Amino acid sequence: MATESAPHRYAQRFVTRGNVQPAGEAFAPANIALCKYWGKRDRALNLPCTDSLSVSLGALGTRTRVSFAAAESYTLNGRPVGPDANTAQDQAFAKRLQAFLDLHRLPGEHFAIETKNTIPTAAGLASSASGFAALTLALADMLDWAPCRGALSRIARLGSGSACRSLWHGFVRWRAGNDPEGSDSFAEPLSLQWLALRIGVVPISTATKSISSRAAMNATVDSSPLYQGWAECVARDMAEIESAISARDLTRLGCAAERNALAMHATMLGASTPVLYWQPETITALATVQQLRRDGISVFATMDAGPNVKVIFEEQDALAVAAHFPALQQIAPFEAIPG
Ligand code: 2P0
Repeated sequence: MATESAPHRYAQRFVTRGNVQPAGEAFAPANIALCKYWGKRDRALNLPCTDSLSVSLGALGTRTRVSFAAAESYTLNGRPVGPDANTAQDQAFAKRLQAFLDLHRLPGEHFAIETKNTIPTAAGLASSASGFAALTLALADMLDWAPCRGALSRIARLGSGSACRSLWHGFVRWRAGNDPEGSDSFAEPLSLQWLALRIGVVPISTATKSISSRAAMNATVDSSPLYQGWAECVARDMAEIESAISARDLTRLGCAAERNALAMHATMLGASTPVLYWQPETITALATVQQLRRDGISVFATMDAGPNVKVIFEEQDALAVAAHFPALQQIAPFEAIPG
């Protein structure tokens, strides 16, 4: 049931219902941050401390259908997930989903949600970003919200911060903003194409993380002295990444993205209970990336809150990179974009 929480008041400010339909459907791509979102200035509204910038993952993402129903239901790849789910992870996700839907339902309304991820589980990619983005777009379709995408980005952000970047394909920048209520904290696409750019996913582990990215982020802000340097890292890396994208300069982009990811992991290592997501294979993959660079192959690494490594390179080096990472899944973010 809707409550008068800060996120609820916030959601009501940005969208109003139009000509409501029985159902709505949408797809949203997953995204990988080149400059990371790590730390919130408001945890209820998912307002970040710093800007971030991502690239979408083409056809890898989430397709969601939402409809009105007599009772609430949620299926993920055909599997029912509810508050009484078997795993703590599913239970936590079901709670987050309910809280998000409570922002949008009228008294007595229930939603049936069917979600399909096109992100292979083995890829170890987060699906909450594309999940909440697809749900926002599907609700917008059903409830005939007709605001600009900026308003939808603010709504998706309430589900998961990084979801606000998943409403578009290509490069997307999320400005942190200053408003305590977050009216200026939403994402926008960069109108830049980079056809030759490739993202490769190096699967390391699909095991459930010892600590969620949300909890790790909060622990870092609360207890890591190293977090004090993070805003400075982001300011430096954002400027370099934006300039490198404009120039289609992979070396500058890759160097800045790689150091940004490593700096993010450094901040969490400084938490009072240190957060270490890396596995031995993570280090091996990073060493391979460095060796490839010494061998003249232009390839760079980034990592999110987990052990998996993503590599950034261009089409002409795809065979050389794949030769060193046999399980590599390659994505061409600017090609074969689904409609
Ligand atoms: C990012 N991550 O920029 C960063 C890099 C993980 C590492 O956004 O609490 O699931 O839902 O706002 O969006 C993952 O955090 O966190 C994330 P919430 P979210 O992609």
